[in-house]
Amino acid sequence: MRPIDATPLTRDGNVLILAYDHGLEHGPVDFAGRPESADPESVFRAATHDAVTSLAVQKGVGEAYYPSYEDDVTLLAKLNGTSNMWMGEPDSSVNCSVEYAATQLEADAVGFTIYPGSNNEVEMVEEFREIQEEAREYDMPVVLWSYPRGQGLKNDTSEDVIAYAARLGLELGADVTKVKYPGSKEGMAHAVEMAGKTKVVMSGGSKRSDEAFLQSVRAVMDAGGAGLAVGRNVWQREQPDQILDALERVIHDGQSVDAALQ
Ligand code: FBP
Repeated sequence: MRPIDATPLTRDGNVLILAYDHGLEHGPVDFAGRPESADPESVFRAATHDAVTSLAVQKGVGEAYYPSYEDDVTLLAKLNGTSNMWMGEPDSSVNCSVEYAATQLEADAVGFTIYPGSNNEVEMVEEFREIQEEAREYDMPVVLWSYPRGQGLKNDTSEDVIAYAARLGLELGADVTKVKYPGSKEGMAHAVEMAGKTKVVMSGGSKRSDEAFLQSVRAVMDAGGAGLAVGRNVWQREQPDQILDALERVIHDGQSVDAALQ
């Protein structure tokens, strides 16, 4: 098994995944504020920025657009997803196999969502077992979107819940676990500690001001996190390159938010 730091998913140990699976997860509403973002081409172009260590997309987008970007973008194939039209208990359909991702999409890594706390948790974790073991055979890093969600969960971003979500990544064999921000640097530090050798990255969330967004990224890095998996806070902006420049300074160069914004 290749150490995660020896894969293109990281740059000097840090991670910046550009997430673009929203067309499936949220639908066209996410593209409304910046219509160009509906065109995957514009996001593939953004993903060629040096700060980005991989682009996460669903199978269909990967099939249609990745062939033109194979030399410039590291592809992370998201293997499951659910539309916002699904009204049942949180669940996510597997729509691509590891074998297909490796041999047909030419992906470098795979990603998978689980919703711990959902009544479908057992099946989702069993599906994750299959993809995690198969990914090991292909020597592909595995990124877990660990999003506690379900009837019994009242606050899915509390510090305890996020620490538990991060811990699940270690227990289940993820190389990187993506969690929501627990609201403070201390909360993130607890999650990072619980994740042991599994890297923890923050999920970007809905679009915020440059400063508020970068402050949360700085807090993640100061808490020992490995970086970010972000979608809307990059490609909903008019100039994705500008925020990627700032993210490069905070995540990869260790700079302050003020320095990054200048
Ligand atoms: P954002 O940075 O835009 O929040 O994207 C991160 C992400 O995990 C996406 O990969 C995914 O589509 C989305 O958030 C799911 O968010 P939620 O399930 O909370 O609606």
